[in-house]
Amino acid sequence: MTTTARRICPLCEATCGLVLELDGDTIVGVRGDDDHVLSRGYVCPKGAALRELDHDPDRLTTPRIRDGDTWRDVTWDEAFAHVDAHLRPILDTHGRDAVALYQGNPNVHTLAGQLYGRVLRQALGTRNVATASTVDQMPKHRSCAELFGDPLAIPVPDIDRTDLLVAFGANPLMSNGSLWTVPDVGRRIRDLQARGGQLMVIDPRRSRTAAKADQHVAIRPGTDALLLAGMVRTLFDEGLVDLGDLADHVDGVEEVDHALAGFDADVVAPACGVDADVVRDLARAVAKADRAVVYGRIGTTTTTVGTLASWLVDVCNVLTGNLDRAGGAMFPNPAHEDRTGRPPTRFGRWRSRVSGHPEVLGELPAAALAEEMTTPGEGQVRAFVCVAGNPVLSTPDGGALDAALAELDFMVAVDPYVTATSRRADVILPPPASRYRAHYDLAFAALAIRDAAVYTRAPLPLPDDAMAEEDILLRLAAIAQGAGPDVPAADADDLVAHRLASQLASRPAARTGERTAEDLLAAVAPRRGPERLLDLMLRSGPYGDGFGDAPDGLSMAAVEAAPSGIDLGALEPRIPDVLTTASGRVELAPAAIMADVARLVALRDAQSDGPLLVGRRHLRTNNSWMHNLPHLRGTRDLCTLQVHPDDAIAWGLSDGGHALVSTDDGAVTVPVEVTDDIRPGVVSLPHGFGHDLDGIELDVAGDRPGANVNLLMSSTTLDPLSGTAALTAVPVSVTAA
Ligand SMILES: Nc1nc2c(c(=O)[nH]1)N[C@H]1C(S)=C(S)[C@@H](COP(=O)(O)OP(=O)(O)OC[C@H]3O[C@@H](n4cnc5c(=O)[nH]c(N)nc54)[C@H](O)[C@@H]3O)O[C@H]1N2
Ligand SMILES: Nc1nc2c(c(=O)[nH]1)N[C@H]1C(S)=C(S)[C@@H](COP(=O)(O)OP(=O)(O)OC[C@H]3O[C@@H](n4cnc5c(=O)[nH]c(N)nc54)[C@H](O)[C@@H]3O)O[C@H]1N2
Ligand code: SF4
Ligand SMILES: [Mo]
Repeated sequence: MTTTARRICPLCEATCGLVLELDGDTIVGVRGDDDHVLSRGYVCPKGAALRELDHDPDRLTTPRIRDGDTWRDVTWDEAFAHVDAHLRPILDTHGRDAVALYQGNPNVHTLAGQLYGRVLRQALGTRNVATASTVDQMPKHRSCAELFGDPLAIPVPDIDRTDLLVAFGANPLMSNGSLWTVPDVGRRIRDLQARGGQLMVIDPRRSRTAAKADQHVAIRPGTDALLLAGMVRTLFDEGLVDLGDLADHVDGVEEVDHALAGFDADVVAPACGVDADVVRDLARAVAKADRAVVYGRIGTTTTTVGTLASWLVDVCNVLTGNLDRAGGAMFPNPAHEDRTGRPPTRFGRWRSRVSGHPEVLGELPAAALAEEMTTPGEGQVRAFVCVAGNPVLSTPDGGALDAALAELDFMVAVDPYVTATSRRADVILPPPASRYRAHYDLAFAALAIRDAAVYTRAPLPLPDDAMAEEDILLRLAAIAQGAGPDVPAADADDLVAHRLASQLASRPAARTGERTAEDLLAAVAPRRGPERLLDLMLRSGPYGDGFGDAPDGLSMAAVEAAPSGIDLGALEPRIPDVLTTASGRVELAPAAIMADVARLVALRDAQSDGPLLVGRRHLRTNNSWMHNLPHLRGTRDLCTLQVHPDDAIAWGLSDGGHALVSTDDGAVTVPVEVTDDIRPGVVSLPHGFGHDLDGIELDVAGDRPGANVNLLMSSTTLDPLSGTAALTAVPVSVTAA
């Protein structure tokens, strides 16, 4: 007999609701949840592949220890004893910084990663922490921290009420949205156009989203910041600046005008490879639309000027009065946390040992991991803990990192697969599959187009031989703190809950009344684990029940009773409450960014010819994983070099033939796909491939492994304000192979 269970899809930022059909322990079907408050029944091929993912025969279910060149399956106790025996001496002898931690993308898609990732980080106490943020969105955190005070105050396009969406370097019809939780985005775009609104897309490729757009601007890669600066210039010069209701809340407008003096549309247009009129018309369109929003994603952040581009996106929104109003760029108000009144963020509190990169949000650049491992001296990294990450395939100069991992004294991976990265581990600790896990999206509730609270229980109880990922992280944390391998996860969890309750009891914005930490813990008893933390957060949050003070408010009990989610309404203006800058105002011209504008001048004047490499994503991929599912990956080769027909002729390439793509850092040979969807002079390769290294255990992915584009990327070409690697607009040479 089959049963059904609702489960939030953990595979991308859209956070769709799924209905799993279960036969005993087996998922036999997956469909979209028609009642889900955000996704309304939408499901993409990846979500539908959750069945294949959960039941993938290559998934590990038992911890393993390396024995020379082979692996040995062990019990959980043996695995943690092994970690303790090897990690502790390194910490004791060489200090905290001798252990590096990398936290990959799926950490924001699990309750364990969101609620306990920080616990492990604090327990390790190392400065050598990197996450996928510095190969992704860190520039947006930096610019929002500068503009609004809070790195998590990221405004999102209010797509359902806008008249004009201008998207830079984003392909939501493939990615399903990013830094923007917008499930069912295709229908929302169609609805926008049906009500007379427009979509404009700035992308060197005619992406799936660009193909649906009312206007597509095929920009030269890496120059979005210049184009945006030209738009801002136009706003000033044509008298189109109109802050509307924001006027009383913004400082620095004149400074921005002054700083961008040299960026006339005529000046930037040649560098961007577009007509000056296109730049001016974009600015006019944004200014003149009743409600418009400018949005930038991966093509704008993963460049040497990622923070400047991210800042300029919001400068356009502010100057046209479109920030914080319906149909513009709005701040979600997530139910789990009221962040008002926090101190402004500080940056550069410490620097990396080898290259002196400043810390950003407590992190150092992922690109600098390898040099910290291979450069001898005091503070050299000797051990590595990698949680839900595959940096050999996802970070620049992945080959150098791979070589560095091989030389480490010790490595632990928390990962369900033996990947390009985890194959280097001494111990692999596999988390359970999705059907055994509860879910709530903390990160994405703060980026969603409507406020909503959605929790789904674990569809099935955890098998006896499996360990919850939060317990894996808690036991690692206990080891890191010197408490040994045998501390029960439940004891460590009590400490975590107590710490959170204490913080909430003393945080003015938390709805806790006069209650003490003990009162709060008593109120959420007998819950444990993630649900206890979540109950504390939801009840003290902006929509919370205040532990009884507002009985109709949110609590775990309320979200448990509504597995398709609780809609908390359309986004509402949040300025000035959302602002945590020192001035309490939007600081449009922050000092760090003003100082960085000089590099934009250099970019404007640097004319490179020769091909530039950009990335892309396909609906059927998920960064470096999920390539191992036969039905999902399909029969087409997804790791191809897209080349314009004119370039193919000039470079002697043919469709289906092979090209050698090289940089100073490395070379890959890849199949060629000739297409006029790409701007001449630009080539595109997706990331996350290269599953052919010795020791990887991905049977399906391995027979069509693709090439690791990050072998071409430089680990030293970064956006200095965010430590984010330049993964697009990379100069390459291309020849027939
Ligand atoms: N050249 C280039 N490089 C890029 C990008 C690009 O555009 N171009 N994009 C970058 C971006 S945006 C990102 S986010 C990064 C991603 O880079 P990473 O975060 O390093 O890697 P992922 O490919 O997401 O790999 C996630 C790993 O987590 C494992 N995993 C899956 N589910 C779970 C789970 O529940 N628990 C645990 N513990 N592990 C799990 C998977 O098996 C996989 O090994 O890649 C970046 N790299
Ligand atoms: N199916 C699928 N969905 C995913 C992922 C996945 O791997 N597969 N990964 C998830 C993750 S971790 C993230 S961060 C998001 C990313 O979400 P998006 O940012 O929407 O990602 P992409 O689909 O890579 O779209 C980026 C677009 O930018 C263009 N581009 C490249 N360089 C430039 C440039 O210099 N300027 C401009 N204007 N455009 C440029 C590319 O051609 C591409 O079309 O996607 C998430 N969703
Ligand atoms: S769009 Fe994202 S969240 Fe929705 S089903 Fe697909 S992978 Fe899952
Ligand atoms: Mo990402």
